[in-house]
Amino acid sequence: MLYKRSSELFAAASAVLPGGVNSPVRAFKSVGGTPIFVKEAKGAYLYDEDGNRLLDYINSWGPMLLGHAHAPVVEAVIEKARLGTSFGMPTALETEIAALAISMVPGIEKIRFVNSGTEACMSAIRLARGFTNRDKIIKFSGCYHGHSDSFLIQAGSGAITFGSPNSPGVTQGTAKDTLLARYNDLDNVRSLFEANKNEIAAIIVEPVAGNMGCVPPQHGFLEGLRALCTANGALLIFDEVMTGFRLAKGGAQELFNITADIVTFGKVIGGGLPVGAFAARNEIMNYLAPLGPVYQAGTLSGNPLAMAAGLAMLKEINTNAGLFERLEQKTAYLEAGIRKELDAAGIVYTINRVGSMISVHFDGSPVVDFDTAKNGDNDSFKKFFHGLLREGVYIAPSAYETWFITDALTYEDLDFTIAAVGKVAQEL
Ligand code: HOZ
Repeated sequence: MLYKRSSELFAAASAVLPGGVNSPVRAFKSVGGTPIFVKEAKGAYLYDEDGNRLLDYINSWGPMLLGHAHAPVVEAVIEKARLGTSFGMPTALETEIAALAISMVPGIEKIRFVNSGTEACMSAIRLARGFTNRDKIIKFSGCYHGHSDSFLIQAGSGAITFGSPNSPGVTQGTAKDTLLARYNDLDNVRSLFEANKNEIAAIIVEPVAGNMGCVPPQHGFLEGLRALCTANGALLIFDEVMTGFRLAKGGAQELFNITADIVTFGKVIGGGLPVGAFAARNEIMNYLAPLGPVYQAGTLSGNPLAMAAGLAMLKEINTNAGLFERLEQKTAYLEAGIRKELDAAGIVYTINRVGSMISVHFDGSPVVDFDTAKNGDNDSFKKFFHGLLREGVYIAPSAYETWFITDALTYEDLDFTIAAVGKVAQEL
């Protein structure tokens, strides 16, 4: 495949955008080469500026659960755009999507829409702090909750990909209120509660971690977090930016049958437009301005185009019979195929998967937390990435990201991908 036009576009972009991109992980720095510039996408495929067609396993980092340019979503946006693109005033649409989201997700009674997952998580911890009148939060190493200051401490995703899990610019004052724990280690969390009695406002966790590759919660981990929060008067925040409306209609809460106190959303809830949200029971949400003292606002929050896309997406998910079973079956089929090919080539690897989130780690030991995720062999990952790209399969350009499977993938597409893995595995 040729990337002449992408290279030219990247050179032009690099003159006016830092690193040529608007989000670091897009820049290909950890895998080398030139980022691919997308022209359009449809269903399971990306079409780049050089005329190449790629099977897409990133799907905009999660939102395109039903495939790119999904007709009901596109039509809803076009129809709304004709009526005006932003008002900074309430619309009936916001109530409609709120009511639908609340009906799909366990344990939430009110929802506030924002513009990104970063904003949702940032606002959720402010609300938790205001509600509990406590300052400290617990986050897990390798989890990523967007790029606001409190979370850029041992952060996963692009932050670890580019070697700055603790970003300069985050003040000591902010960092001291973020306590770090090891994912899947309840004793570690317990000892933080003991050492910080009545000071911890909340635990924030990705119920299935997706920013150090995919790392599933071990049996009892989420239940243990729930119990520790309840026992210590802290709130449990599930960051469901990736898992929300993806692992089940009700997200990880439904899948694992655990009710968090606050849930954050992004990605799927916007159907590919910039939407985030946070939600909780009334007692907590009524603490938010204008009802309560915790301030949070936004000119573009609840934007009509974004709400139209999100509503069309949620309606589809809500009425699409067998969607989550199909996603599970397709991803399980892909996992089995990849395992077969990597085994045949004698590659040492670990595959983690929950539903339609999956990642391949080039290390033979179980990947259960940030330290074990970091053991992966990045040279093998680079070869794997570029090999798949050559074969027409696009995975995230970082070993610390999850693949997101779309229902638009056919079994033919999956067989094509498995065959590509087979070819590439011979070269690792
Ligand atoms: N893992 C990130 C989203 N949760 C990747 C997207 C980005 O940083 O651009």
